[in-house]
Amino acid sequence: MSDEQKELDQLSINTLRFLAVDGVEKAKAGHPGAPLGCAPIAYLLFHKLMKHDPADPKWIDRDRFVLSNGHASMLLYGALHLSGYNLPMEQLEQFRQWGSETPGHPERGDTPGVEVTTGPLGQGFGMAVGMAAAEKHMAAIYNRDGHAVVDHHTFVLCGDGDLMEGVSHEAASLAGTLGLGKLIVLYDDNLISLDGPTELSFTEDETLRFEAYHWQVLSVADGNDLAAIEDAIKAGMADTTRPTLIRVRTVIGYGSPKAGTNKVHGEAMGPEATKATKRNLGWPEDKSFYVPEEARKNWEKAKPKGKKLHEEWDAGFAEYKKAYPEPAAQFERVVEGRLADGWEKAIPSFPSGPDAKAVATRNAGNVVINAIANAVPELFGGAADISASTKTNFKDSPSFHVDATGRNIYFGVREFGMMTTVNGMAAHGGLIPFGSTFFIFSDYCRPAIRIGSLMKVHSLYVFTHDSVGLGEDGPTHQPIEQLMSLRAMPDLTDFRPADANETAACWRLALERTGPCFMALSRQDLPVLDAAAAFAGVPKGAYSRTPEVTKADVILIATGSEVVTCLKASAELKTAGIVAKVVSMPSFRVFDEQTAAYKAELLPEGVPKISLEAGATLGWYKYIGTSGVAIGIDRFGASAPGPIALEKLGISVANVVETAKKLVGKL
Ligand SMILES: Cc1ncc(C[n+]2csc(CCOP(=O)(O)OP(=O)(O)O)c2C)c(N)n1
Repeated sequence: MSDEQKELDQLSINTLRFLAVDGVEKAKAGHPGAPLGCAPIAYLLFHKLMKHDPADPKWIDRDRFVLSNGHASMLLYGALHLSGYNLPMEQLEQFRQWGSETPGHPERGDTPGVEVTTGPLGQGFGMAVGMAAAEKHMAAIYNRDGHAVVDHHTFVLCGDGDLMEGVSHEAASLAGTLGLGKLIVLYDDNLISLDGPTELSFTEDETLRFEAYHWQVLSVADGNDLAAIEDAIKAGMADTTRPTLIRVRTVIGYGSPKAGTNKVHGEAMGPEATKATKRNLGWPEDKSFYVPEEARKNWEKAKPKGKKLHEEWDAGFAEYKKAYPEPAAQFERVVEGRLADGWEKAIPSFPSGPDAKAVATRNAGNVVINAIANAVPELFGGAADISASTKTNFKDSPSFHVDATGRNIYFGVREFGMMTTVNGMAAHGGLIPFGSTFFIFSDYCRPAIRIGSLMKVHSLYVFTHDSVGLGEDGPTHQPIEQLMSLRAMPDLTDFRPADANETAACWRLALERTGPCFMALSRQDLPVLDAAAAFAGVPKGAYSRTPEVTKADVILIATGSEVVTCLKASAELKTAGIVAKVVSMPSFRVFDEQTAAYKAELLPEGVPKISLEAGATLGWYKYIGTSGVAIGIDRFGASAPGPIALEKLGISVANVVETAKKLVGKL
């Protein structure tokens, strides 16, 4: 390589370094250390190796880049700005300020080119595994001989913190098992984390660890050696059967007076140290947010290069479309995130009435998933080693592990890893992914559910065994506070259907909505209620199950398995001369979105209200008012057959009847 080219590379890398330093300095907050050490990696990826089109950050066949060490956000913002994404310099100058496109940590949706929200360490890594899995699955479904319309890599930059987090262990193990050959992780192996040297807390051999997961592991001894990093990345791309981890030995805070120490990890360096760093790296001390003309021109080569790559892909896709119109039309549809016309006709309904068989809502879910499988080919998912219990398997599809066209993912006992990869698949686009496990283990999934909700991606979190009604497994497995605590999460839609028909209606809504949803389904069989009422009522979030009641003495509001309990209580109350209206409320969020008039009509003021739900009562008062009574379970459960556990914990017809009588003053 010519000396001139080397100088230009160096200038371009230092431009990125100092945009990051100046951004942090101006905000007086942020993390300069990792950007100073990792700028060469980012330069190589964005400038030279990645297939991306800065003018169209949504191009479906772009390589994905995930900054798992999200605290290095200024590195990403700088690289996006310099490569020509629509992120002007004023935005870099507004780093971490209210309303800017450069939030403290990368946030999907805020910044063109930011793929996923990162910052909570380990999750970027996990989401990248999901993206690589999505790529592999879609390539298997859509590509034809000579037409590789899905063919891109997923690149990750991560740090020690990411690899310390348990979720990276889960996700890396899964990625190795799935043979995600197009996943390439660059590990900022700088021997420093927040508290100090990694020898304080992180001493295992990462090479052996990742080799044990069936990854290819490569090492680069000097994080400033562009040729060596490039060779390693190319070796990663050449190995198509295994994911690759590239350990890059960098120096945190490279060039700064505190280089190589944790002191440069996470705060603005201050004016003196900033000047010294600029001096050390031959940068003008008095300039900030400075982009030399040659560096600007060099970085911006990414634009025409990306345009050309994109045009080539467009031309290839046009050929593919001619040769294979059907998969091409489906591909375009799923990439747009549109459901197929008339897909909803595939949704089943279940017979109700006195002779109808009772159905557990988890089993109803299985019937629904399989009934819509052909109509919704983008639905893709699995369970954390309990598919026999969550009933989420597609009957006619192989395991994704064995055949990449397969729609069943065996996530293994890795709940957090599962949901973070689900988020990555949703963020990738072209699929509607789901993961499933027992509701109690939503706690293990929670950090991923939070990031999925923050990103507003279409991830579906399916939970079964939704109450103490699951029975003998006891309090370790009986959810109590999970429902209410997940309902507290912004932008997450809750579903707890009362029966098989509500389950079908909830699945319909979950697919039609574009954001994250969770579903809480029963282990135990539940009587099936009228289908028409469910399909009409569920889209309103709550509706009357006793339409014959026009003037109620008391309103009973319930979700899930407790709706039938309330219907029975209402029948008993009738014999005592009390008119009880029963409201089924499968979704708080969907109900909250309804008009004030509908809400007032369904839950009129002045009528005493009782809620019944086999879980924490916190949160019910906004519907029942302070004079209402919330019957629920505010203690841990207990081992016993399900019906006994419910009865002993007060989730019974008798308790509702007595409470209602007291409330209306007839006891
Ligand atoms: C789950 C989680 N825990 C803690 C933190 C706070 N935190 C941010 S960076 C960091 C240290 C990360 O060390 P490393 O990955 O080596 O980054 P470097 O110091 O090299 O920039 C910690 C603990 C976080 N962001 N996420």
